[in-house]
Amino acid sequence: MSGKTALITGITGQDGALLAELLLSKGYTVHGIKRRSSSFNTGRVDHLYHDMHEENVHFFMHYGDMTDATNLIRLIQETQPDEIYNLAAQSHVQVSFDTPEYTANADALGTLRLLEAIRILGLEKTTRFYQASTSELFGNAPSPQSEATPFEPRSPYAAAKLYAFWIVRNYREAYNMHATNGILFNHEGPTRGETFVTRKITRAVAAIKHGLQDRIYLGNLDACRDWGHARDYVEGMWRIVQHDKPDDFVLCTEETHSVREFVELSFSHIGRTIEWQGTGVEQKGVDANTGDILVEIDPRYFRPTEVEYLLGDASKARKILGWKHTTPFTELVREMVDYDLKCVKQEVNRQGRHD
Ligand code: NDP
Ligand code: GDR
Repeated sequence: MSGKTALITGITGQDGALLAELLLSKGYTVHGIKRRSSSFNTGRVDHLYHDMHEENVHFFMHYGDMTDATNLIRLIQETQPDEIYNLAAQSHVQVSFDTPEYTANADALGTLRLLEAIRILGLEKTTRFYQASTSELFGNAPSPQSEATPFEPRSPYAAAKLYAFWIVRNYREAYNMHATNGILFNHEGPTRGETFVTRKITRAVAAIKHGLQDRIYLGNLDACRDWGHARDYVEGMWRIVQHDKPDDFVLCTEETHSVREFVELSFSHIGRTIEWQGTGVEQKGVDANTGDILVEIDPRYFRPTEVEYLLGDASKARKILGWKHTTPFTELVREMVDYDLKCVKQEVNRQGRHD
């Protein structure tokens, strides 16, 4: 067992919770930074939490925020981490068009604050740093996108993450820090945030199956993404940090699928076949047997600038880290739909008892 200490920002998010689970299973002590919120935001990590008064507690949560430098310095000083995983971010691309300044503050300057905290505390030689970089950096650059592909950010989110990517590289070169970027393509799973397209679709399919809603409204159905399973990607993050030479790595599946295909596959899992009728915003996804409209377009979900096609090349990570994804696309979709069917069923039963 490792006996190491890790500090994870964004612990309450999809990746933070899965990474915490992985590191605890490897014998780490894990400290996570969570934001204060008016309702509970720790649903993904509650199962990891033990009473602080018990013996052998290895999981700790601290209040903090990426916009608060003094808080970050104090937490790093108190926890003295061997490894910091910076996963906290305003991570929704469309929301970044509405909150560009906040997104830059949390995602770009937040990263700088952590790196500076390491320097101020004199931990450059002892603390390794991982940055959650993203395939959004590539924008509409030609595919397959690899570490050698020039970046073309197409949203305030991607522009903020571009700053973070380069400041991590700069601190690595300027101060000889073990600071790394994982350039991760989209990764999903049952605990994916509900407003990202995959989970939005699987939740809607489950609700339609149980008669709680009749259709789903979506934006660009033709966007293509290289979708993998988050479980595989947190393993990749850990491998990036363990590698002796600090470097930047792409993690992806090397397969791409459209939002349309994701919709079709999700519905087929509940026995419904989608037939597409019409074009543009008038397009509809109709049940081929019943004629029911199951999918409609709502232009509000179109982005001012869109990333149309992402398909990665993971050969560097495969060769140097021995990393590869293990979950086929069809299995990922099936797992997410099954999970949401279970959640909706539980909710229906619960409401039934209260009625
Ligand atoms: P989530 O949106 O699920 O989680 C983001 C986390 O960041 C949450 O814990 C959130 O807290 C926290 N957070 C947001 N703003 C702040 C802030 N100002 N201060 C402190 N914490 C904050 O993202 P994922 O888990 O999906 O992604 C993890 C990271 O990886 C993100 O940086 C994302 O941009 C990046 N990424 C994700 C990919 C993906 O496909 N999932 C692909 C490539 C990169 P709260 O729960 O309170 O909202
Ligand atoms: P993305 O994920 O922008 O790739 O960022 P998202 O699931 O939001 O969008 C994927 C594609 O689907 C299209 N789309 C819709 N998207 C949403 N959210 N809602 C809709 O109704 C809808 N209809 C169509 C989008 O236009 C887009 O093309 C995710 C985040 O996790 C980032 O933090 C991360 O960096 C990247 O993945 C890699």
